[in-house]
Amino acid sequence: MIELPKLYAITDCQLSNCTNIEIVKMMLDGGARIIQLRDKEASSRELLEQTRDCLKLTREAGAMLIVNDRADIALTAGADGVHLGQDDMTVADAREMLGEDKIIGLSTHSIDQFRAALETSANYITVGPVYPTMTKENSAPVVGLDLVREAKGLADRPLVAIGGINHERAPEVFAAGADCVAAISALYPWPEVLELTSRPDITGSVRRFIEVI
Ligand code: TZP
Ligand code: MG
Repeated sequence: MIELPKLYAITDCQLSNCTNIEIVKMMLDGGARIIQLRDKEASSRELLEQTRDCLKLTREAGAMLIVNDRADIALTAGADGVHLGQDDMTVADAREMLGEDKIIGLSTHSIDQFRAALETSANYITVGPVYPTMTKENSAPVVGLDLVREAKGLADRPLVAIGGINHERAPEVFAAGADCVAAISALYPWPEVLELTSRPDITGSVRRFIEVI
């Protein structure tokens, strides 16, 4: 069974005006030890190149790099794993492609999806959105802490909570049973702050988040 750090940091170029490489570097400097490369805009070629570049940084830091959605990119770049949504390639197909040693994460948005995820070889399972989120377009309805509690009761592998989690909410999410919290917007400055700064302090937000949790 894999062990996850308490914070699962996710990149978002749109929220930061920075490249994925810059974001990953700042997240590592802030102490993140599992990072998901999430970029819905990049072409396949760009994403592959960026994954390779980010991997140099994460390997040096002893951190894990997970590619969102794309098992093919994870395989070609030699990333540590892939994170799959309900509409992506199945865990079984991704496992066949990546082999036993790679990490596969799976998103779930209901207890039925969570039960089904337990039947797969996913190494960790996320539940969410726990709170309202502006980050994911067309996100599933808010599941609240109740789903975290219910999922914890069934879980036989790391449970990751996602969606609207910041350092203030994280304690109650852990109390509900999450082993790890995944965050996007809480790690980036607010848009009005971003307008005033050329270099957002992602290192600082990641560090503060980790200190609190
Ligand atoms: N999956 C469920 S909610 C979400 C994803 C990718 C977005 C989480 O972003 P934030 O900014 O931490 O709410
Ligand atoms: Mg996805």
